[in-house]
Amino acid sequence: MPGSSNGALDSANNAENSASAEYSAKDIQVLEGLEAVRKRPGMYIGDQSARGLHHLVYEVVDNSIDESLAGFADRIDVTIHPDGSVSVLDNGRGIPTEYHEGTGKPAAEVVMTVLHAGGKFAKGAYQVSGGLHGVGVSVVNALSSWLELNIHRDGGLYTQRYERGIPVTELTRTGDSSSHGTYVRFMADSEIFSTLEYSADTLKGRLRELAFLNPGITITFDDRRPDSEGNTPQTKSYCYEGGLRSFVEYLNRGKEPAFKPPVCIQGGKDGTTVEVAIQYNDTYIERIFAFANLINTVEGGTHVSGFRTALTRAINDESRRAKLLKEKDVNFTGDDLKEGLTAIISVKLLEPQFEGQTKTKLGNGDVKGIVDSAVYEGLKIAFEEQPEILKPIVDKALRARQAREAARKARDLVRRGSAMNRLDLPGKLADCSNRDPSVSELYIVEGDSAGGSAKQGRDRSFQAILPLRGKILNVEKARLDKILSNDVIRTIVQALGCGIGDDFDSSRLRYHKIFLMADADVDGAHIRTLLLTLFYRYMPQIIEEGHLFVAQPPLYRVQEGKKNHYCYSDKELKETTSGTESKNLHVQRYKGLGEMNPDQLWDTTMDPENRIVLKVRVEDAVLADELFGILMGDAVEPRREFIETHAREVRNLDI
Ligand code: 0RA
Repeated sequence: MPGSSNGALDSANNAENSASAEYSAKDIQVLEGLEAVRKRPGMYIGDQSARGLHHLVYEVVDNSIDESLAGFADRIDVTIHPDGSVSVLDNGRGIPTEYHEGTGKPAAEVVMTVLHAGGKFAKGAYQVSGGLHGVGVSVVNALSSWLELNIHRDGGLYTQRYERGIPVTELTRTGDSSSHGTYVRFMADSEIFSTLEYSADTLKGRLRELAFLNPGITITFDDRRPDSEGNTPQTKSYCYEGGLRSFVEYLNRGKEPAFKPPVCIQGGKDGTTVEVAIQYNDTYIERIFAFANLINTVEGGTHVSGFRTALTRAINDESRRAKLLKEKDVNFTGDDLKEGLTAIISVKLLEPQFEGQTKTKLGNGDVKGIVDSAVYEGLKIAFEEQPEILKPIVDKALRARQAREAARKARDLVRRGSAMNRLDLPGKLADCSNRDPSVSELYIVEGDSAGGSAKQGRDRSFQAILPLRGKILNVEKARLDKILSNDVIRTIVQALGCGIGDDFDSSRLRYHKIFLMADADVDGAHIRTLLLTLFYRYMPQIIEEGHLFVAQPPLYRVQEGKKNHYCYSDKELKETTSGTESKNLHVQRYKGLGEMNPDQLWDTTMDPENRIVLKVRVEDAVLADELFGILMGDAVEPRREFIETHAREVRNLDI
C-alpha cells in the first residue's frame, strides 16, 4: 500500500487485516452514509442554494475553531482559489492519522467519511461543529466533487484525495513536516448546488464574527478569484485581542456611545461560561447579538432571557441606590432599557439544545439563571467602579419611557384602525375577498399608476393591493412615536393588522405573503430599502417567518409577431435578441411599473404560476444590521465606502 514506509500505518495495516470481515460491512455503511447525504443535502446543510454552499465553508472552519477552543490552534487561513475551490488551513494538532480500531482505517479517513464521526474522537470540551447544522466535515466531503486533505502531524505530511466523498487515494505519508495542522481544500459539487459562487462579504462577515468571539485567534481570508477587471482583491486578516469589547465597539462605530469603554462581564457555573459586553449609543434601536457555542442564536433563548432580567434588575436596583430613581418613580421595564442598547452575549456550554423554527433558539433551562447572576453581579460591580456610566443610561431610559407613552397613544390609533372591523382598513387598500391569511397576498406598490394596473390585473379573490404615495420615513433615524405618525407607515401597519414593535403579534397578520413591488430604478430601490428597513427593525418576525418577498417585474418586453418574451436582466435581453434572426423584433424597455398594462403586470409579476419573486431572508444578523446601518444611518463615510465597493455590482443603475 502507499505509505507503507510509515511504521504506524504498517502495524495498523495488520489490524485491518485481522478485522477484514467487519471491514466490508463498515465500508457499505460509509457508502450508504455518503449516499444519504447526497440524496438529501438539505437535511444536512439547510439547502442547496448559496446558503448551503456557504455552510460548507463554515462546517470546515468550525472544525478548526474547535481545535482552537481546545487550545491547540490560533490561526485559520481561508482561501477561495481561482478555480472556485475553498481551502481551510489551521495550525491545530492535525486530524489523527493512526489506524482506528473497529474500522481498520486511518482515523482521518473515518472523520472524512463517516457521518458524525468527528465528535466521537472527543476533541475539545465545547464543540462548535456539531452545533447548528453541525454534521461534521464528512458532509462537506460527500457534497464536494473533490476534496484534498493534508495533515501535518508527528513529523510527517499525510495526504489523501476524495471524490464525491469516496477516497480515491489512501492516506499516504508524502513527506516530512515540522509543523502541525490540517489543510482541507474542496470543490463544491455542481451536481448538488444551484450556485458555486461564494459571496466574499458573507464569508468575511462570519469569519470576522468568529474572530471577535475568539480573542487571540487570527483568521485570514484570501479571495484569489479574479474580478471582472482581472484584479485579485486583497487578503483580510481578523484578530481582536479585545474580543466582545471590540465587537461592541465595532457595532457602535460611527455612533455616539453613552459611555466608554463597553461594560464587559465574564462569569459562569457548572461548565457553562458566560461573556457579555454592553454599551448604549445615541440611536433608538436595540441590538442584542447572542451566541451559544459561537452559533448565532437569532431566535434568542434562555441566555437572552437571563440577560434581560439581570439588566433590568441591576439598573433599577442601582439607580434607586444612587437616587437617580426617586421613591415615587416606578421601576424601569425591560422595554424602557432597550433604546440604543448594543450587547453581545456569548455562552459556551457542554450540551447545547437548539430549538425553534430554524434551530437557533437556545433551550437549556439552567442557562437563564447562570447568565442572570453573572450579568447582575457584573453590572453591579461596573456601576460601583464607574458610577458615572449609570446616569446616561437612566436619562436615556426616562426619555425612552416618555416616548413609549407617546408611541402607545399613536399605536392605539393604528390598532383601532386595524381591528377586526374591516371598515377601518385604510381607504387606499383594495382588499381581497378571501379572509384566510394563509392564502392571502398583499402587494405593496409604489405609486398610484402602478397601483391602478395592479388593481386591475390582480386576482381579487386572494390578492390585495396597497398603493403607496408619499415619503416613507427612514425608521433607522426615528423613534416609534414619530414612525407611527408617518401616514405611509400607518397605512401599512393597518393593512397588515399585526401591530408593530413590542405590540407585534404575527397571529394577527392578515396576509401570509407580502410583496414589495417598486420600479427597477434608483427611486424604486430607495423605497424598497426604506420598506425593508421598516420590516427588519420593527416587524422582523415577518421576515423570520418567511412572509416577505420582493416582486421582480421584467425590465424588457421583446415582441416577435404575436409572441411576447419578457427579460429580467440585460444579459437575458442579449441572449433573447441574439438568438433570433427575425427582423420583426420590437423591444420595449419598461421604465417603471406604470408602463405595464394590467395584463402584462399579471402575466409577469403577479401570476403565481409565472412570477419570479425573491424571498427576503436574513442570512447573517450582524451583516444585515451593518448593512441597514450603513445604508440608512447617520454616518456618511461608511455609506460612501459601501457604494464605492459595490458600485460595480449594480446592474441597472438608472438615474
Ligand atoms: C479528531 C480528533 C482530534 C482532532 C481532530 C479530529 C481535528 C479535526 C479537524 C478538522 C479541521 N481541523 C482539525 N483539527 C483537528 C484530536 C487529535 C489529538 O488528540 O491529537
